[in-house]
Amino acid sequence: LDQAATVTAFSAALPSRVQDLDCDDNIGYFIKKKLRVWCRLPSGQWESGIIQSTSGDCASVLLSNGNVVKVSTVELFPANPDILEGVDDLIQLSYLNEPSVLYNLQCRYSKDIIYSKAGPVLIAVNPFKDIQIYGDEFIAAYRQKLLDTPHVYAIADAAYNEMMRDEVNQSIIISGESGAGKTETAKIAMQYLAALGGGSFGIEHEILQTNYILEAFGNAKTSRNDNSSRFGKLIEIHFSTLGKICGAKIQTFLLEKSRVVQLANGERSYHIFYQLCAGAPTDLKERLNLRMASEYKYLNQSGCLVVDGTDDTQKFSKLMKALDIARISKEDQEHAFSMLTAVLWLGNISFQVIDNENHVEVLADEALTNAARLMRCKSDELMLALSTHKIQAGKDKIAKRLTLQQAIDTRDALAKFIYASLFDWLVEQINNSLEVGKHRTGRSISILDIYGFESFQKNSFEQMCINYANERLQQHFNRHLLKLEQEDYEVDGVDWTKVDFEDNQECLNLFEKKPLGLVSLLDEESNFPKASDLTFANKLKQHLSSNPCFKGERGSAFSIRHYAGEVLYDTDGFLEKNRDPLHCDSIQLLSSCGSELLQQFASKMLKQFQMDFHKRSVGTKFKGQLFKLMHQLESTTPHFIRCIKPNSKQLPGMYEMDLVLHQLRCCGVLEVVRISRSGYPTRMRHQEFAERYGFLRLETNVSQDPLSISIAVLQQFNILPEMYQIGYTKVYLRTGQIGTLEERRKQILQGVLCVQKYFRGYQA
Ligand code: AOV
Ligand code: MG
Repeated sequence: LDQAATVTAFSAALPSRVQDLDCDDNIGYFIKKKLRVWCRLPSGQWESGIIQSTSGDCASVLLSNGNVVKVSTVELFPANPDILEGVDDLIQLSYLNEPSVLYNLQCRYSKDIIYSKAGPVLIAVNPFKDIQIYGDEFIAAYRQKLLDTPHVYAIADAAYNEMMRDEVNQSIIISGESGAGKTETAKIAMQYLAALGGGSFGIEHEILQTNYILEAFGNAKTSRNDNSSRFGKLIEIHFSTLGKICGAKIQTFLLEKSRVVQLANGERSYHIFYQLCAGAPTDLKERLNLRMASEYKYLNQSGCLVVDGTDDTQKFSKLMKALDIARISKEDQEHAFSMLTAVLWLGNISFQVIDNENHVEVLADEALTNAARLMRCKSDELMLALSTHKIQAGKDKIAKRLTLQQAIDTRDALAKFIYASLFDWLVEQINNSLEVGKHRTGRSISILDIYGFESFQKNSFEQMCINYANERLQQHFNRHLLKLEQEDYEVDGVDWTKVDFEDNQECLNLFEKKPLGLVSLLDEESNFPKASDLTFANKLKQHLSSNPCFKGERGSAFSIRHYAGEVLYDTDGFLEKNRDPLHCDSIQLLSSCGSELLQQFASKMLKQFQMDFHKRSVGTKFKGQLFKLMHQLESTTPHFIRCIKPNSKQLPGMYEMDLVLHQLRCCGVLEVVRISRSGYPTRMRHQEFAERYGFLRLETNVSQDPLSISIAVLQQFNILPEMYQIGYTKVYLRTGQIGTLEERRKQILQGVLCVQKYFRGYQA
């Protein structure tokens, strides 16, 4: 305890930056007093120990494992006293250095306490196993405040309460890299809100079931995550004045289309394909002419057909139930399955080279007949659309044969278009079913779950889009927790030592600047008929090399320094993916198909053409979507959850220090803690403060302006000067201070009530 007291007294004078703290004075004090320290060993690992002796810049430290090591004092960091081991909120740590934070989280993680707070942010470390902290009992406990330890439920509860109290839309923004646990966390938050806002429609049940459908069609196994989201999702849950759920709306962002036709080794396409192949009842299989997954080229190319520990057959029957609950008719379900099977058969269509210019014709086999039958068009028509393009020659149109590569691209483009359209159509159906009556604004909670930051061995256009989205999100986080917070202090004249943070504006500029940003340059090059992926790479090197986040690499490659790490991209395929072409002949074919869904997809596409006059590129469309999303989020009160991936093997009980540290470093969590702990979380306008607490003053014959009243209240309650600051417009209080005042206010008000009651009784 003695030690704890020294430490606490000492920490009052702590500099706010870890860098400052890591060196000189403090550690000097530690060395002199021989207090417990964290010691960075040559291996990079941290061990705790006690300093035995020092000479010059060198210290010999007795480690907890009994060994004695000699290290430079710059490798020593103050350790927190034992009573602070595994605290709930990192702001409670007396010493906020990297080893202390890492150790604190590890200590909790080893006891299956996966949630911690970092000031206002919830940190969730992925357990990779089931932990018994969810379900009705826990929901009730958090609702009734019987439990107040960090939890997704507590965040959802706070969002709900703030929404009801302030009538302001709320958002729960979940971030973290691929496999960190965002999607699971989003579901846990939805579960809480559904339990809380359950109404008479049963809509809350329906909302939860939508996850099932979206994951089947939009998630896939990648090398990072067996259930990786390949699209972004914002679900907006609307509440009535009574706080009951009255509707919901799902927005999705850029589905990774390329996965439908092309897979990296060991990865899978969308779950739904395997579920359908494994789980479709025999009669359905016969109607669709559906085979096993291993017989389809789109699925068997990666050498991976199953995911350990998942049963696709069982998942399919759950999916069917979810589709029923989302009120998608049996007929529509069958249409959807037909489209999926058509996509699979399209992938099996092959071509035969017929001349020495590499021109092809379609092989008339069962793949062709099955695809045509499911699309409800003639085999000949499909054949023609896949092997020729009609071009205008004078007054007439003539058919020109395609080369092998062109034919393959045309086939794949058609398959991708059908799949992506089917996904959008499903989301539309779900939204129609979730829409209950007109909503009022001011009573909604949006949960954002996008694809996390990715860095694979080979990174392409898809990773660039995903990582760009994560940059945008990181900026939103920075803006709310680091920038606005500090600006408020500065503007209001509060004495404040600024905490620096890694601003990612440069990286966003790299993407967004016009005309010399990645997205614009990509569009320019995509519109230029002679351009290639290599000329694009050269263009980037020519125009972007002055940006510190950009690095030209050999050949057609380039690197971007993202907030979460450097990623090497290969421009191979960028132009084509950005253009995402669908030939007029293919659209015509779809419009003439007997399948109503395909007709709908085609006419929607044509409508978009007419609206935009030309087809917008994928990059530009995505940028627009992200801007809209950010705009939407700006009008909400944000609640942030940071998911952390403790190891890259998706295994329980494994905590890789380096990996965790890297994630904490790059996402700004330490900075948030520094700001929160030296900050003043309670802020009230002078007027408001004076009105609420002014009557508590004993002396009333002083000046009556709000500022003087506020100061008088603070002094009367002996709030220590370091516990508050008076800004030009507001009173700023440190954590816990408002509680004292509120308590006193409550007591006095209750006293007044008693007296009133007494007098009323007396009069009667
Ligand atoms: P992500 O959404 O962040 O990745 P997920 O939410 O899909 O990550 O989590 C990956 C896996 O971790 C899940 O499939 C679960 O097995 C496990 N997991 C995560 N959170 C929990 C939890 N609270 N309890 C138990 N297991 C959990 V990506 O979508 O790849 O960016 O694109
Ligand atoms: Mg996910």
